[in-house]
Amino acid sequence: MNKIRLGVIAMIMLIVSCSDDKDPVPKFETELSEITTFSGGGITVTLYASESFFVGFNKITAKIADDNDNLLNGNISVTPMMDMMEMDHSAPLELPEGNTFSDGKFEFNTVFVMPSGEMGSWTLNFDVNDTKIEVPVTVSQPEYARMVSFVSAMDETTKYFVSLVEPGAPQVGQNDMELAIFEKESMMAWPPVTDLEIEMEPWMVSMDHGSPNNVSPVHDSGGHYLGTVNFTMTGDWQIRLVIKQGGMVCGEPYFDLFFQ
Ligand SMILES: [Cu+2]
Repeated sequence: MNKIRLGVIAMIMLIVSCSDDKDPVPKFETELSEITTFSGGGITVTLYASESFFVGFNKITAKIADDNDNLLNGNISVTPMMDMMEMDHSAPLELPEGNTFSDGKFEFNTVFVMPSGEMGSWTLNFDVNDTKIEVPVTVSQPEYARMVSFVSAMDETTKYFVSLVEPGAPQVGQNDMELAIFEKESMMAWPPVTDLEIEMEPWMVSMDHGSPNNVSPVHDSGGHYLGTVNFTMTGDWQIRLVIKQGGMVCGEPYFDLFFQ
């Protein structure tokens, strides 16, 4: 009896160790949808996100593999680029610490500041272990704007880009509120803006009322401002913002949203 049991345990251990040895390559798993895939220079980049790319704050996962689908490691950079007729420009970008990736996985965020179309086309330009690959992507304008831009009323020069990161799926009650704010310093430099004061008021335009118990977003880190927005009913709402710097109003953008 004991000998049989030991034998069974030994067999199980053998099976386990065999299957471990047979599958040394980590599998790439994600809950996200595949948006696009593109190959060049022996590298295949596949991009994943929770929805197709839109004008606003996009969270992107890239799978980096060779042409035989072996996941790669190493050094990486990415630059979003829009090729317009008379000029090229980049966009706000958030990268993880360090310029490395492992097990084929690289996560980053970018704010596409315009839709693809007649005005120009977007690529995500990767440099993977010194191989350059430009991945064409399509960016659409959502029905309700998820990014608004304005020129500062203070200096009439600085252009701010405000993205509504949360709520992504608004509901009746308290919702996490997150804004990401960047400025366009040049065609290539889009740094976060960390020193703004924000007053927020949700407003139901059709019924002309607001709501209690809101917390205006306050800067957390990297140009992300966190607060709470309270919707007392379903329908059409406007999130109205007054954005100030040093006590002076720079702009009063708003987001329209609708939910049932
Ligand atoms: Cu553009």
